[in-house]
Amino acid sequence: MSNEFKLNCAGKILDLKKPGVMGILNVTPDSFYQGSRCSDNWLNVAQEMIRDGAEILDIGGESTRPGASGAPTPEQELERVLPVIEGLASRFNVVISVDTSSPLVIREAVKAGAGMINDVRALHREGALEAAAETDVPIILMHSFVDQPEPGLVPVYGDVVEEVRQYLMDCVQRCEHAGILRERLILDPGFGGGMFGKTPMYDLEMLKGFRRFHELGLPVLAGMSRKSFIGATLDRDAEDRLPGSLAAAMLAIQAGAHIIRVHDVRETVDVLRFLQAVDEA
Ligand code: YH5
Repeated sequence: MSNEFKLNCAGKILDLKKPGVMGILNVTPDSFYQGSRCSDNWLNVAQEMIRDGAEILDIGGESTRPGASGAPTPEQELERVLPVIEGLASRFNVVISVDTSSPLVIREAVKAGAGMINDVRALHREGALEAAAETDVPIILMHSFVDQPEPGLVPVYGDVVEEVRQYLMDCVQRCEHAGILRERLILDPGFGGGMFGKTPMYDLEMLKGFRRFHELGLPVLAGMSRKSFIGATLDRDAEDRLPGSLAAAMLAIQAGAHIIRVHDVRETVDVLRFLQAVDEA
């Protein structure tokens, strides 16, 4: 089941027979983790991630960090991400993913060369579903607490894996109704607190039960890099969460994840190479 996914990302074929690494390139002025902030330095950071083996670069211009200083307008978001997308598309043969929920940014980013849409709101912002349907690139649908009534509130789940699975299945149906082919979709359970809506315990439960996200028959992405559940589990600040993040990545890969979204590309690629070597022994 996990062997048959080939995605056409604006002409570049992403073969998920082997798991791929997505490098995080934040072009926000206020990302929580200094190491991924690269407003001025994006070209060097991107080049290094590609050299280290990232197959996808995820360009984000909206911080989802709790308490991030005000959401940017779609125009501001576009102003941040568009030069980066254009610059990368003209230089590198890498899949460029745009981390956005805005219909305007979706349309313009894909025109500028983005080969993947990554939406933590799973196309629930007004007009986003239609904007995505007009393109033909793969789409990451992530589970979050989209209807969060106020910051800090976390939903209560019985079986978090089951409820997240159900939500993702509903999102797939909604996309299919809008004319988006199933073959274009990637699922993501959305690890993390804040608007992602999970406590550290829910995150651990999702990682433990990760295999069940596969039963939906679509490629699955895991984004856990340096997130607070790793910090809470190990009592470590963001700068000291690399070992925990690598352990999490390894478990997700063993549970069948197709894409791992990370800040630390080189280290994560080593984990993947190592697992591959054991697999082939
Ligand atoms: C994701 O999981 N996450 S942005 C808080 C942290 C560390 C990292 C407090 N976009 C995801 O990376 N897109 C983000 O420590 C994402 N999946 C997908 N598809 C949040 C983030 C982060 C937040």
